[in-house]
Amino acid sequence: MNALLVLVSASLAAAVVAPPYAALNSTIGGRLQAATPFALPCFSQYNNASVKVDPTACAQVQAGYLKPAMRINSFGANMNPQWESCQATHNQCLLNSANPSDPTAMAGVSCNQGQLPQYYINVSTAADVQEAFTFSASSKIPLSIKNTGHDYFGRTRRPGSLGIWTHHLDSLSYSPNFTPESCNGTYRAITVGAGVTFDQIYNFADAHNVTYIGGYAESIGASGGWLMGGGHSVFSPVYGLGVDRVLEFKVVTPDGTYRTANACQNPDLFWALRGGGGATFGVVIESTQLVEPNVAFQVVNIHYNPDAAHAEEFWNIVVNGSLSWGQAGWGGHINTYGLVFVNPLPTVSLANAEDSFKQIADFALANGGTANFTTSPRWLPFFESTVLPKEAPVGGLVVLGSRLIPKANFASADGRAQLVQLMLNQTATMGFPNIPVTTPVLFDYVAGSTAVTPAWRTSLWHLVTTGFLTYNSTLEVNQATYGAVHDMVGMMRAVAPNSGTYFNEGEPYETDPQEAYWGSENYAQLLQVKNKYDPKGLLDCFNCVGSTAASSFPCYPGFTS
Ligand SMILES: Cc1cc2nc3c(=O)[nH]c(=O)nc-3n(C[C@H](O)[C@H](O)[C@H](O)COP(=O)(O)OP(=O)(O)OC[C@H]3O[C@@H](n4cnc5c(N)ncnc54)[C@H](O)[C@@H]3O)c2cc1C
Ligand SMILES: *[C@@H]1O[C@H](CO)[C@@H](O)[C@H](O)[C@H]1NC(C)=O
Ligand SMILES: *[C@@H]1O[C@H](CO)[C@@H](O)[C@H](O)[C@H]1NC(C)=O
Ligand SMILES: *[C@@H]1O[C@H](CO)[C@@H](O)[C@H](O)[C@H]1NC(C)=O
Ligand SMILES: *[C@@H]1O[C@H](CO)[C@@H](O)[C@H](O)[C@H]1NC(C)=O
Ligand SMILES: *[C@@H]1O[C@H](CO)[C@@H](O)[C@H](O)[C@H]1NC(C)=O
Ligand SMILES: *[C@@H]1O[C@H](CO)[C@@H](O)[C@H](O)[C@H]1NC(C)=O
Ligand SMILES: *[C@@H]1O[C@H](CO)[C@@H](O)[C@H](O)[C@H]1NC(C)=O
Ligand SMILES: *[C@@H]1O[C@H](CO)[C@@H](O)[C@H](O)[C@H]1NC(C)=O
Ligand SMILES: CC(=O)N[C@H]1CO[C@H](CO)[C@@H](O)[C@@H]1O
Repeated sequence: MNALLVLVSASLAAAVVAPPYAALNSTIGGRLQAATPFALPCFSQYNNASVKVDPTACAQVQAGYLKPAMRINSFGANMNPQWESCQATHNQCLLNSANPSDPTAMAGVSCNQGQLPQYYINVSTAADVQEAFTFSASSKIPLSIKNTGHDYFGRTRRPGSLGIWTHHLDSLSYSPNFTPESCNGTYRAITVGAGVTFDQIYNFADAHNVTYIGGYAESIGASGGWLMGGGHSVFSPVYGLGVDRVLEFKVVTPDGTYRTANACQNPDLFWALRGGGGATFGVVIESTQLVEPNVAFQVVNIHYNPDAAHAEEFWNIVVNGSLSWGQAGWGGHINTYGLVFVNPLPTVSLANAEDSFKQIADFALANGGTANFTTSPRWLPFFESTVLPKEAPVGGLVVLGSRLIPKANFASADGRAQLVQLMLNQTATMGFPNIPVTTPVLFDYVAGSTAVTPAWRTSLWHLVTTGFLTYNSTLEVNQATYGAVHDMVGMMRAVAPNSGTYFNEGEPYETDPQEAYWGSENYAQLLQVKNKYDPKGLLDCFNCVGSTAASSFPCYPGFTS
């Protein structure tokens, strides 16, 4: 009797797949998948109906809750889990990030779908994406694109959408003499599928004795949001941003055409993909990017105890040193873990490093810190020993806001004094700042070649502020946290009014997104490209080029300030 009921309800559940999805499923050979929340195995209710807890799978989810390697393999997971939730209504399926075993988060609680799409395609070819666009055009069901789920605005999700998951596009190849299709000239380059992550590329590049210029984290995708939004690296001061180094995209545009975009084919689309942002102009299937011959580089690694009594002295030294470090080719990060800078220029020696950073090293040593100067023969060992232990955490509910701080702010005593006050204020109100020093200071930029805000080209710091939510903080508290980040960004804007913001690491409630992320000239051009390649508006995401009203995104919680 019970077995029969189970059978009946199982066949009912299968029959519940709405007609457009059933047709799509047969078109793609039965590979349509139902999307379930990452933490579902820990819950005894799913969308208010009883389900069985799976203790083994739950233990794995709990053990991997704060690890990128676990989250990246689940379509249901984002790196910042508040975006798994429909924050406006608290419809969600979250564990307690401070203690993933905390029973309070699970017992008697229903695991709900949140912002997660109902179904997704685990993309294996461009044809899968073409089917998704055909499906969306005829059914009017919206689409969402997920690669690794790092996006800080949750733009990989839309409730009720069909998900396009690019994570398993994992091809990797190296060519010492790549020629973009229909172009002339050869380049040392790698071609990577849209799902390939930095840790895979760093290992691959090392094996080919070349250096890939990528981000400061293991599991970000190299061809998705990182690349299309700008893509900064600690080597960007010398070698440019990701958008400066990409030679070609293979992309399915919303009309269903599989296109090559490079300097010689679809150059307008190529330009837009170089900074216009992910999920806007099409679904990228692969990209080809420049690599450098293997470079040895100098490393400065300083730890300090930034206590309040020494904070002003600390920031005076850092702000005062920053312009000369940037002009000498140093890139790095200044954050709660310390100060790590690298320099790949052959003209910069270890002795130069010790000399340039002497003041801050002396400060650290005088205050119970450490200072190390080394030469790294290759990127991979540095990445494994120094970056991985300090990479930005995932699995917590992080809210980001940021502003690019121009070189000009560092050039005068008044400007520096103002920045020191901003750092002290930020530390007191939001916690220790996070400063990727990753702007392309020395890179020889061809004006107009990319769509990122021109502020990248004149700035020195990418100054980030951070707020934190918890799995059960109330809507009011969450709105206040988004508001506190918004207010802090407002203070940054007051110090740098004519600058801009990194599209991937801005705040969701940026006052003027078009101006901040692209600048008004780029924006007008981007909108034309958007309308040309996506005239039906099949792709839409929050604060993206051509995005519709905020009311299309009812899960975003809003802010109070
Ligand atoms: C822990 C952490 C560390 C970070 N460190 C850095 C860093 O060092 N440098 C840096 O520049 N940034 C960094 N970022 C920001 C990161 O670059 C962005 O979150 C970026 O959007 C991630 O891209 P993704 O494709 O991996 O992620 P996703 O979240 O999967 O996608 C991001 C956006 O791109 C879209 N998209 C993804 N794939 C495709 C595709 N194939 N075609 C079309 N659209 C697509 C998605 O729809 C979404 O809108 C970091 C973020 C985190 C969480
Ligand atoms: C798609 O079809 C296959 C094969 O018929 C089936 O096993 C699968 O459950 C279907 N997917 C969904 C989401 O119903
Ligand atoms: C589950 O119940 C909550 C609270 O009553 C409701 O908001 C939500 O829509 C329900 N979900 C489903 C899938 O029925
Ligand atoms: C997705 O497809 C790839 C093959 O392209 C396969 O290896 C992987 O197991 C699939 N993952 C899921 C969750 O279906
Ligand atoms: C490539 O080189 C040929 C021969 O020099 C030239 O005619 C052609 O215009 C070049 N094409 C491009 C895209 O530069
Ligand atoms: C790796 O590349 C560097 C720089 O081009 C070169 O000097 C070195 O000989 C190469 N090593 C190997 C093992 O090929
Ligand atoms: C600022 O830095 C310069 C070197 O760039 C140094 O000579 C000077 O003493 C520093 N000033 C302060 C106040 O630290
Ligand atoms: C930070 O700056 C704001 C705005 O100027 C001010 O109201 C606040 O008191 C400052 N806080 C600290 C801790 O400096
Ligand atoms: C959130 O849950 C924790 C236990 O998991 C509890 O201590 C705390 O009081 C809860 N906070 C709110 C706002 O409900
Ligand atoms: C890893 C490493 O080399 N650490 C050294 C850094 O510098 C301090 C002194 O400043 C040494 O004590 C550490 O051993």
